[in-house]
Amino acid sequence: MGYKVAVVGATGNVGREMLNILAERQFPADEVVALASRRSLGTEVSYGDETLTTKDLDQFDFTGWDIALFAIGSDATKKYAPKVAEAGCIVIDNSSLYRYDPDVPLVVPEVNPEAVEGYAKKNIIANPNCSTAQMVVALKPLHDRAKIKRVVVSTYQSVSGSGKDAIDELWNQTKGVYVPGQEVEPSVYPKQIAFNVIPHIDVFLDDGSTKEEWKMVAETKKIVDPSIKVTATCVRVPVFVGHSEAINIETEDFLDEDEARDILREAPGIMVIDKREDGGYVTPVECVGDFATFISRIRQDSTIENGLNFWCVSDNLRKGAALNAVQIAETLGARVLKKG
Ligand code: 11C
Repeated sequence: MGYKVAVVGATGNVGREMLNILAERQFPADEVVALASRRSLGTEVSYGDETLTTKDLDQFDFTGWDIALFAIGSDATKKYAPKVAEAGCIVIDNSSLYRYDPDVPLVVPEVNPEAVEGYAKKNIIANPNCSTAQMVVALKPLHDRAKIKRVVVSTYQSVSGSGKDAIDELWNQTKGVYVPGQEVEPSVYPKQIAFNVIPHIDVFLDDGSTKEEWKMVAETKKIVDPSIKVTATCVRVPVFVGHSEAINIETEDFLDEDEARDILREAPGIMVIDKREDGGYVTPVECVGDFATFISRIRQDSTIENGLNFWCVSDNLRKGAALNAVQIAETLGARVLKKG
């Protein structure tokens, strides 16, 4: 017997990817239901070769359902997740609502799979922010070998991280630059995103950092090791899908760049493409639709005793959201539920 799985927010970018990935990875589901708000009711979404018609989240009875993959915002999650969890269905939530709750595990299966076992306090497991997920997959094996003391990361984040309207804004604004009279004013973003970069993601905090930067700090500590210091600068770039990160690490023990490359080659979820020649690295357009987190440009940082630099690229809708959520479901299945 397999699982009964609900995808909540099935018409959004992440919800659709969840359905794709459940099918692609042949998740052992006996039944999959696509749920959405009343506004999107009846919309058809693909699940492998099948077409599912979305049902009303408000009316749905979760009794007897095993897992709900949530891809709705924090406000809606606050309304629905406790009810679903109370009905006995385990919520795997992609919003930031529960990530920092000590009673809710925050899981990246390549890094802290054992944490899923702590799901029962609230019947909820949290999925990290996309920029954190891909980074910690790379940090973990290096930390295990040489103990990372400090991380300095600069991100280059695609507009799909802000949802469908942002994708439209980049597309229409880009076209509008060339067509007199069809210029598109910024609406999702505070400044023009076409042919530009914006050093601002999520709200500003009192110390001058942004919430996105804070998330990378807090989530890395919760998932990998609270002793790791992280400082981040998060930047939106005119790319549709795929987040990139320039990462600098300082380690306690010396780690040679060749050994780091070998460690990353062997690490789960990582693909190293690192040739020191034109094009010998991965860019965001090449990672779209892939499961891996790609690492390139691994090199010593000679300005400190024990330092390394590298480049990290991943599909933010997949490893950064839907794929990680499905991997959590798989891990939960293997370690706890043991059905299928
Ligand atoms: C972005 N990382 O690229 C954000 C999107 O906390 O789940 C995901 C926000 C979150 O804008």
